[in-house]
Order: sequence, then structure tokens, then C-alpha cells
Amino acid sequence: MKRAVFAVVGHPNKGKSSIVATLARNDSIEISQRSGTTDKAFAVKVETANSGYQLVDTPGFQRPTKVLKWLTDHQVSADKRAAVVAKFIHDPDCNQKFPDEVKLLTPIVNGAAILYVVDGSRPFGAEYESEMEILRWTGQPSMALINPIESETHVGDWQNALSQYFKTVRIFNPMKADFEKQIELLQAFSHLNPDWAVTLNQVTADLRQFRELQKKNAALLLARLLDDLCSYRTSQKVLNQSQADVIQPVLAKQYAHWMREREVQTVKELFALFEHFQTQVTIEELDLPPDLFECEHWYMWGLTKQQLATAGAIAGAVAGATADMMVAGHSFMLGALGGGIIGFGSAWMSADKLVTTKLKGLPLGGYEAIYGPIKNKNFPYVVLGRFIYLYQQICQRNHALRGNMEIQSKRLHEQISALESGDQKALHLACSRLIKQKNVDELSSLLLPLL
Ligand SMILES: Nc1nc2c(ncn2[C@@H]2O[C@H](COP(=O)(O)OP(=O)(O)OP(=O)(O)O)[C@@H](O)[C@H]2O)c(=O)[nH]1
Ligand SMILES: [Mg+2]
Repeated sequence: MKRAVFAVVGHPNKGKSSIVATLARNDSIEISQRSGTTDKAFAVKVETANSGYQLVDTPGFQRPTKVLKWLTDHQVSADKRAAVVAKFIHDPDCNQKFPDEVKLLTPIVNGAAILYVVDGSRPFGAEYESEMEILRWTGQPSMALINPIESETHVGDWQNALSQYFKTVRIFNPMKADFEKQIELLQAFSHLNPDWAVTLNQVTADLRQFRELQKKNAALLLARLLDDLCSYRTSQKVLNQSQADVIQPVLAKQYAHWMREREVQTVKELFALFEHFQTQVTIEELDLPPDLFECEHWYMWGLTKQQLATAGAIAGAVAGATADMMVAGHSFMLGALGGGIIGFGSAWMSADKLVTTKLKGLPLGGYEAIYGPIKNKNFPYVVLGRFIYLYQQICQRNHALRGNMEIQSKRLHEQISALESGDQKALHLACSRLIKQKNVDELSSLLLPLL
């Protein structure tokens, strides 16, 4: 089966590398505001489970009018135009005078199809006609992509101009195009050359399957995180009560550190799962004024009053427990917000109220100071809310985007309301069991509908 090759070409600084990065899901490709960032042509292989294709990133056109003049000066007859372009890229003099055009035309002469990229927020100008004319001379299959970098102001004019030279003209924004839009573009690619249709169709099928696999693996990561955070406890053997009092703040710090590190680890794994290796995440500390430390505000993290009542009722009915979630949740959030629940670099959960400190008599007459596990019934929902927010951000994040990601509060109740009632019930039961330190079978499958 023949694998497709596409050369992404155009004026400098129009988002060629951004398109390659997004389609190849590769966040290491250099993208910048500086014109001429890409100074050589390089192929990026997109490998899927059973297929693949190649994108070739290229430098932008620098002297298209002069290049077109060279080509017309060397033309013998219309049927030899592609041969003249081939002659151009091998000509030592042209290599010296027009290095960028030689680099960008070489993959096309070698058989790549053309993806011509323009910026729909800038007006069309005659200088682009030389570029399009040169590309037409190669005789290779081609498609034009309008990237509306800042706006769609000039998209209409561009469509008129481009359709003179290209059979297919599409709008594609590499920063915003979601998964389905990327798949649609790949499907359009498959029409460019019938020889590539089979392998490209396989690529889209593979990508869809991979997406499902990512979702399942994300559910596994979440299940492990939830289980670990809900069950973690740290302890220290001591001789007497006063020693236990002294050790308590140390255990509290240890506890908070472990919980933070455990969440950071999952965040890293989630980023790796979605092939984001360069992105930095900042999780801001919650900075709320004291008078906001009310019941209302912890809904941000967890559930609505009604959902809490339902969760409590289910848990109560099953385990005979009292539905005391409102009180428990309230005190939990006071602690959590007061201490700043998040922040990679800051105390994640420094509040004492978040955890329980216990003292237990030991058989030998000693004591054990114990910190954790968390008993608050709202806690699993807090963990879920944070993870799901992050998951949604990462799923939608294109690989052309650079810069940090910020994690903010998330309303989990919308996701829970969207679940079928059976799934909701199963989720509430699972959360209730976790907080009671009971085993939950198939936790990741129960979490999957949330993702
Ligand atoms: N907001 C926004 N910015 C974009 C978009 N596409 C590209 N950019 C920005 O435009 C600039 C140029 O993008 P590149 O992908 O490096 O462009 P290029 O065509 O490869 O540029 P050269 O390699 O210099 O020829 C970068 O700052 C991008 O972040 C877009 O769709 N939206
Ligand atoms: Mg570039």
C-alpha cells in the first residue's frame, strides 16, 4: 500500500508548522512569531497502529516572482513544466539564489502532494499568485488551506483567489480544530490521490480507535489516583500522647506532600498519554476571601445540594450510614479552601481539617500517631472534578499550542447529571466505598462514562 506524503508550503509565518504539529500530534515542532522559523524541509512521520503518512514542513517562499521568471525563461512547452521545476531544484545556481524555494519544491518534485497554507485574516495580494503558479507547474495533487490566524475577515476573497488554482479549498485552524475537524481534513486528503485512499482511510480508523484507548487509559489513571488518595495514611510509632502531639504537624506535612506528589504524577502520566511532552501546567492556589468560605462555594468542586443528598441517601441506604454529607462537606471545604487546596509548588492540602489525626493504643503499650485517610465523603468528588477538568483540557489541546496550561475549578455536577441514573448510582456507591476504605471492583469502568 502506498503511503501518502504531503508538503506543507506557503508564505513565511502563515501557520505551516502549526498545521504539521497539530496533525502529527507533535508538540516539539518549532513554531514562533518570527518569520522564517522553519529554515529547512523536514519530514514528520505520522505512524498509526496499522498505517501512516508523512507531512513535510518547509520554509516559506522568499522570492516567488523571480523563481517564476526563471521557470518561464526555461520553459520549452506546457507538457514539460514539471520537468522544468525538477531542473530548477537541481540547478546549482538556483540552489544558491533561491535556497528556500529549492527546499520547499524538492519534496513536491519527489512526489508529495501540496498543502498550500494562507492566512485568512490578511488580504489576498498579487504576490501570492506567483507562489500558486509555481505550485501549479509541479503538476502534483494539491489542496489549499485557509488558516484564519486572527480573524476570518478575508476568507471570502481568499476562497475566490484560491479556487482559481486549487480544486479543494478548506478552512483549517490548527490551534482550534478539534479531533473531528482533523479527521475531516484527513478524509479530504484521501481524495487527492486515489493511490493513497486506502492507507489514509486506515489512518482515520486507527486514530479513532486510539482515541478510545486513550480514554480507557485515562479512566485507569483516574481509578488508581482516586484509590490512592482516598486510602493514603501515614503513621509514626511513639511512646506517649505528648510525643504524638509533637509529631502531628510533621505527619501533616508528610501527608500533604505525598498527596500532592501523587496527583502531580497522574497529571504527568495523563499528559504523556495524550502525547503532550512540552506543556507546563500551573495549578493555581485558590485565593478566596474569607466570607466566601461558605457552603455554596464548595459546590464548585463537588456536587449540588441535591446530588449530595442523593449520594448520601444511596450511601446511607446501602451501608446504613447517616447522610451527613452536608456537614462533613462544609467542614472539609473550609479546611481545603483555607489551606489552598491546590498548587504544584504550594501546599496542596495543608489544612488540618482535611484529614483526621488519630491516636491508637498499641498492644505493647506504645502509641501510634496516624494521619489520614480522609474521611470526608465529598473528597472523591473533589478528586474527580479536578481530574475531569484536566482531562477535558488535554483532550482538546492541539499540539500546535505552546505555553502553559492552567487548571481552574470545575463544576463536576454537570458531568454527573449527564450520566445515566444507573451510572450515577454506581459512581456514588463507589465513592462511598472508597472513603470507607472498602474495595471497589472495576473502578475504572465505573469512571469511564464520566470521561
Ligand atoms: N492565533 C493563532 N495563531 C496562529 C495560528 N496559526 C499560526 N499561528 C501563529 O502564527 C505564528 C506562525 O506560525 P508557524 O506555524 O510558525 O508559521 P510557519 O508558516 O511555519 O512560519 P515559518 O516557519 O516562519 O515560515 C506563530 O506565532 C503561531 O503561534 C492560528 O490559527 N491562530
Ligand atoms: Mg514553520
